[in-house]
Amino acid sequence: MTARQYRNYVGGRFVATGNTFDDVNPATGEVAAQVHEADAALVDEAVRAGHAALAGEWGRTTAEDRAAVLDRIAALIDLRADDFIAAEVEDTGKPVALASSVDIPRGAANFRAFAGMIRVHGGEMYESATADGTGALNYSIRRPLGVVGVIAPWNLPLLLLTWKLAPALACGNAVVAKPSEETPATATLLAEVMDEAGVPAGVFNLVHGFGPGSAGEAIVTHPDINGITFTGESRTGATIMRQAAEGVRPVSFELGGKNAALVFDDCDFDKAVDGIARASFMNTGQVCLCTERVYVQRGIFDRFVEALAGKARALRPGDPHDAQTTLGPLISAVHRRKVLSYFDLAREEGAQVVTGGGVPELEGAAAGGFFVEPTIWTGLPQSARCLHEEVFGPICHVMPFDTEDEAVALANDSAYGLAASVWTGSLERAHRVAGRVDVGLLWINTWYLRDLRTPFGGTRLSGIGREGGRHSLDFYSQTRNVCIKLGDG
Ligand code: NAD
Ligand code: 6OD
Repeated sequence: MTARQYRNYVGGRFVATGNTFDDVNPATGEVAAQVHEADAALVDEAVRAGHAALAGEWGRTTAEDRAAVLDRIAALIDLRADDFIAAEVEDTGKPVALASSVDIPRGAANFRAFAGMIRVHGGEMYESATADGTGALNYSIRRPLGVVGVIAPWNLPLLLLTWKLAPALACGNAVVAKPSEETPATATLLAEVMDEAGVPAGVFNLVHGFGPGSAGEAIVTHPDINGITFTGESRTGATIMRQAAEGVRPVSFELGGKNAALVFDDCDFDKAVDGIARASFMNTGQVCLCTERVYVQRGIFDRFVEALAGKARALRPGDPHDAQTTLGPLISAVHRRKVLSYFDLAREEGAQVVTGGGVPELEGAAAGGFFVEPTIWTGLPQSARCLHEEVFGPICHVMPFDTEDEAVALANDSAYGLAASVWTGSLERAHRVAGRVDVGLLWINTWYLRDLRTPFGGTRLSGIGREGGRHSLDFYSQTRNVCIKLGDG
């Protein structure tokens, strides 16, 4: 057994269980830690601790009290940034440069942003007319949902967990949170931070484990969980939705994508190539917003494919601690088998492999890691499975188009509707296309540029609801309307 142990955090105590599983470092394939799996009884204890906290001092906090707690949590993440970066890199294999510029600062930023938002977002107020002429006042107040189940994936572990935790706590809820079984480390560090920040016992509960038959299912099926917020695969979302129907619990789902980029011949060519290289290969393609379908106007198609292939070939897989490394591994051996199966399927479906398509030969510890080559395909028909199923790896397919109408139709030919990007020098075209592509998030001449106040989420298979800014506050609150009949005066 390795020395490091990741325990659950329930009712303000770190809890070991008799049942542990391996936490594997995907950059080496070696076991990094042991994780203590929570069973249904421990999840039940966490839910009861949450309700006890709501009945106690946490339930009496003001928005300003909670904003101050969130600011303290953010400051402590900053203070321990090196520990968080090391933990995230060990769990995901992502380059240190990425974890230290994106994942960990965004973890702190999520708490700061929602501290700011809960300070300023009040309710609605209306002066209403009445038949007797005296009038009435209507105003709304926010109350927490109760104990919220927060279930997170492995691709941006701290970023996506805190994206949901921060508004849930800002609104006065207690939470039972479960990180992915693949990435338990930063969530466990966060429990230490919650403790240090003075978050009362039972407000933040952390349970480790898997989905079906484990901690995930125990959270979702617990009758006293009052809302469920989930980020992960669309299929998992459908399963959770069926279970949440029992008791009519509200759900917020951020699910998968098969995102398109539309590149018009009037774009800034170099910016478009750089942007799409980032959109396809960042985090080894393991971001729900990543571009797997690139549609390029015919006149610039060949030049574009060659330039994008140059960017892919320049990526350096390897040790995440090496400053030269720009591409991490996939998260697990299982996920690599899935991605490699799409490499085979693409060839069967008639793809030309412009670059990549295999496993890189690496030396030293990285030889045991779950790396694949960044891969670009061309030549698939629009009906190919590889253009409709989410691969979630460093891949994209590039296809030519002739007209704007055709480009929009190709982008919309998907069961998913998470994100798209449009690359053009024409303002008119940018707005026209933005109005026609059926997605929740659309970037023009950029990709994954975030403002945490904006609505975030997808259409169709990509999710239910929007989070971000007041949309998060609305999901994590019950809004109560109060109506006062005014007297004669
Ligand atoms: P996943 O659905 O396999 O797992 C996500 C989480 O759900 C994990 O914590 C897992 O243990 C848990 N889980 C699995 N089955 C469960 C069940 N039956 N009941 C309760 N919990 C269960 O997803 P993943 O492989 O961790 O993440 C990759 C997927 O997430 C991709 O499809 C990606 O597009 C999607 N994703 C979407 C967004 C977004 O914002 N739209 C963000 C990140 C990832
Ligand atoms: O940046 C965010 O707020 C967010 N929810 C990103 C999701 C990325 C998906 O992998």
